[in-house]
Amino acid sequence: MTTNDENSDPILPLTVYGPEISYFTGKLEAVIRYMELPYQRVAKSPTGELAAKTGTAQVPALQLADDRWLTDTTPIIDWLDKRYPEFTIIPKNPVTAFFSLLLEDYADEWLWRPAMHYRWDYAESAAQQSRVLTNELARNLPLPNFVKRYMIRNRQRRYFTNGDGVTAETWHHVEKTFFDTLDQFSTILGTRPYLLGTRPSLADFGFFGPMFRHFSMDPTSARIMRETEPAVFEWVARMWNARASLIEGELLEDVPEDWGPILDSIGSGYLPYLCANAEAWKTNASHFDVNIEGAPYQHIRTAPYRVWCLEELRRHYNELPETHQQTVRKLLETHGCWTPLWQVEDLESGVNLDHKAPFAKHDSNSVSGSMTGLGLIDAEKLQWFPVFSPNPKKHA
Ligand SMILES: N[C@@H](CCC(=O)N[C@@H](CS)C(=O)NCC(=O)O)C(=O)O
Repeated sequence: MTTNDENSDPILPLTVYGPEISYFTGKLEAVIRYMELPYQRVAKSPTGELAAKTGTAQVPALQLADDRWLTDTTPIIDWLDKRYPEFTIIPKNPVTAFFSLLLEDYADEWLWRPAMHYRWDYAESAAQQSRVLTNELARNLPLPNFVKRYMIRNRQRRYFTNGDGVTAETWHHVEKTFFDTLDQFSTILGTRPYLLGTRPSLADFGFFGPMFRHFSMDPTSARIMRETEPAVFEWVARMWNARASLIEGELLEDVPEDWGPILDSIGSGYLPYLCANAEAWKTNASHFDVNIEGAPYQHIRTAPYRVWCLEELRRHYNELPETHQQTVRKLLETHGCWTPLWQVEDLESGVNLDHKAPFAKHDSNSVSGSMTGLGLIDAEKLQWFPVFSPNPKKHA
């Protein structure tokens, strides 16, 4: 009998709540499938019943068979990795583990904007995916389908694209991030099937979030992926079909050199953004402007969760033994990541995820861990279908 046997393991089967096309739901499902844990996915929106259970208006929410609730894929994956060590995906070498976490964080937080952009700013993607969301989450809402789809598109653009820095001035930069990622990936996949060798690891699952449920499924980005870098398209399918018990081989011990271009992008794009976000948070600003690699992002929403992300990167670094710290520092310096990692002083996100399951239900004084920064109260007020607003504020 193995530990993932429903009869012997009190947390199985698992229930994953989230819509079919959700970035983070797909990421978590891939890990659960790889670990061969029985589960079912139930389509639910992040608000209402789920938010009441987890304290945070976000999906996926994970319900264990013993009725504990977990939310946020990063601590969930860490927790599953410790609970099922035979299926571990986090590298054992602390240096490689640190950089894997950094890549996961980058894929979670910085590829989010291009993923939302390709989905909601291109008519064919927006039409298709608003139909999927309407069918899954809003079937019973007594409104004509075209109105529901319009409201979804409008809401997503308002929060995640034109309301979050995607303008005529940044459009090219947002798309370049996707093109660069495809390019960086195909170089790596030219020499091995996964980012860190012959088995998938944390970094693969991190990138799987945007790559699977967004870039490979949304018509415009999927066409680009298929036509320009089919090896990445193939990796997406390989990841979805990966099962730990069927894969031979070990993870690479050290950080491979071909991760270098991704680390360069983290140093020049993601970390400067995290710094600007953290500075804005310190001054209680709800929005901020920042120039990233020459692209003028304006009126981006401040996200306390991403202050926490920066705190977490520092925490992981500080917890490394000194010899490993030196190796990590050298590599971070080589790729322009060291200075922005420490630039902002006195970080205090207020996000309270202590990595102990169940890491749902934040205490009422703490900030919601919702990455969107909308928070539980706001999201509840807005509901998934907010007040009709055909005229989102433009910040061109
Ligand atoms: N850091 C969270 C992010 C979860 C997240 O933001 N999920 C999105 C859907 S993919 C969401 O719930 N968005 C809420 C909304 O759109 O209001 C995680 O890793 O689970």
